[in-house]
Amino acid sequence: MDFTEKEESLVKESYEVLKKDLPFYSLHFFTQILEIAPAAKGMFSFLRDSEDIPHNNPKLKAHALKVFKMTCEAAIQLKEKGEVIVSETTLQYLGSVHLRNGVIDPHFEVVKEALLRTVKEGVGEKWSEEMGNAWTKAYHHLASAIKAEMK
Ligand code: HEM
Ligand code: ISQ
Repeated sequence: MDFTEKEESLVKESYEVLKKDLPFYSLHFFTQILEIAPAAKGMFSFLRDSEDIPHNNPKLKAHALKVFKMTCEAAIQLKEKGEVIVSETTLQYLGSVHLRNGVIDPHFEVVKEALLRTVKEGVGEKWSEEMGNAWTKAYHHLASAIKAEMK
């Protein structure tokens, strides 16, 4: 896996942008997921009983941050080790959470797309195809590990 230093820094620098305004980007991320796949609404406990996407919801913010962070960490690992290693405990936990909530393989494409749109929104003019590809690679490796655990 050839993940370059440049790609790693593109992911890191855009992750820093997302982290700075988590209320905004977590909501944006979520809104994108539902725009692409409205049916995903019923899977999330913090959405099930509400009409709209709750603003400033602590669970939404924390979970979205984790997705951003884990993908960024995957990028760092790809550059340093050429592979993504997630601890077995984390994998088992995430595998079971996603299985239990009815997540299936095609949903991972939806979340990937929503993630890319969120990064794009965040970095504005700094967006590039190279940046998108770097996030895509990192996300792909992380998602594969979770999907494998769900089998
Ligand atoms: C929950 C990460 C993909 C739907 C979570 C949680 C994390 C997470 C950290 C919180 C677990 C907890 O502490 O309770 C990720 C990562 C993904 C990914 C890193 C991909 C690399 C997906 C996909 C879907 C999805 C593709 C489908 C749309 C959910 C749902 C929950 C959840 C429904 C439970 C939320 C709740 O009601 O509390 N995910 N996720 N996730 N995720 Fe994901
Ligand atoms: C959980 N899993 C995937 C994506 C998410 C986005 C926002 C909040 C929680 C999530």
